[in-house]
Amino acid sequence: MNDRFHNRTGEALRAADLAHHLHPFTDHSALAAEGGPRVITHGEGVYLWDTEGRRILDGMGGLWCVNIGYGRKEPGEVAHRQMDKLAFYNTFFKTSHEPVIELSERLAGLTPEGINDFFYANSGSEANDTALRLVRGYWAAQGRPERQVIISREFAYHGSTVAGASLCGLPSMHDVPSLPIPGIVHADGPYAWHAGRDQHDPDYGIEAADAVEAKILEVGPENVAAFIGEPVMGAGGVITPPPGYWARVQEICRKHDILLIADEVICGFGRTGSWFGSQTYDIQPDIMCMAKGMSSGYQPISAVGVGARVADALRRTPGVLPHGFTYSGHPVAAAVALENINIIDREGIVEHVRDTVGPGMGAALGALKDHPLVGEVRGVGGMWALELTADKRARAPFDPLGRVATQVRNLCFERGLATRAVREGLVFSPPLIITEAQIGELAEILTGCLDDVAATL
Ligand code: PXG
Repeated sequence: MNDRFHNRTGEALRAADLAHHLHPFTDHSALAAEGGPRVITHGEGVYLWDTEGRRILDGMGGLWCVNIGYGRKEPGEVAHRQMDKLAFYNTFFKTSHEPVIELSERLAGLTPEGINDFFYANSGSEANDTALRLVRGYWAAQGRPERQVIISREFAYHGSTVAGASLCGLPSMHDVPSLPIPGIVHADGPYAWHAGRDQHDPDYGIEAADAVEAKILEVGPENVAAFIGEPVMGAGGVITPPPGYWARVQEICRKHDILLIADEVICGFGRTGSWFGSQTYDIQPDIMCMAKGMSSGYQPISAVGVGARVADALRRTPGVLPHGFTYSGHPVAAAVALENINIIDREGIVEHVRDTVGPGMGAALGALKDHPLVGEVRGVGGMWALELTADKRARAPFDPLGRVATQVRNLCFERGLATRAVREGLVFSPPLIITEAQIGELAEILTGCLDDVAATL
């Protein structure tokens, strides 16, 4: 634990935060009205503590990222050694260093066959911006510069940079001038609950995939560079693909010769019970974006895995690739990511998700499906959602949308469980080291909160 900040009370920290800190995705007037943020001081395993000494089970794994849990010593030790040896050098202009070389080799061994080259950045948003530039550059280099359009989906989340936000299929992300940027269009997302369909219905899987083709035909396949999709949509509300969806989407991409970008920022590094969501859903992407669980949040780092088709074209094309970030492949972040991957591997965390966390969360949350507030339970591995509803048959949300989910979410926080409200749903993405007993604790707090909120309605 870092003692440097320990002489300040929660109240003093909140006041200073309110005075000087602008937060992402935050209503600052509401934050001020509530007296400032909850200040988190430390973490251990799946738990966090705040300045009031309250313990919180982190049902969100930081923000879908702390896969190995809090308080691990090895990443810090590795970072310290790397900072002593080489704190920074760039990877521009024909230079490299040991951590980024080793990380690249390691990733090539873990990613689906055919993904063997890696370009580095610092966030998921930057990874997706990079993917967009790579696929557009690829088509231009093939003498097909008209192939520029990227097909994304409603309910997708791909980041917060100008391109990342444009790729998002969430209306709130476009609620600013000049977004989305041109050349990005959105097909319907495979959201069974919203479409009034059964999430396990294979017919819906095919129909939902055909919506992607409909959008491709609307734009003209000859104008399309790539399709981008999260194997499981995360921030949009843990929207799991219906059966057959990905097989059909891939068939469509192949038919129209469209590159497939898998946004693995949440799904990567064990979250779905395989190293990558692409492996869980048998996707063979041309490009793969990863971040979050790549370092379990111990350092900011992201990467774009590039398949042979695009990588070979890049290698064949003379001239400089005019893209990169000062900290692309930062040696300390790369060393920490490598250590994180070693921990996931050594401790069998992917298998733990597949064999214990997935079935355990499925059973614990599945037991809530007859709760009067719960319309649907869905998820895979370590990512789950409860869809709340005012009327199960009509699948009606509450009015205004999100009112009840937010109430349950706030009560959960008060009772020591961090979760996120998405529209009228609650999402969960705990550290992947969560035990069966801790899943039980999560479900017990959640059930109590659902019961108590239901009693007030
Ligand atoms: N792709 C996916 C699939 C993501 O989930 C990004 C890209 C962007 O990554 P960066 O590192 O630039 O944030 C994300 C990020 C939420 C929430 O409220 C989710 C994300 C980010 C912020 C909030 O659930 N996911």
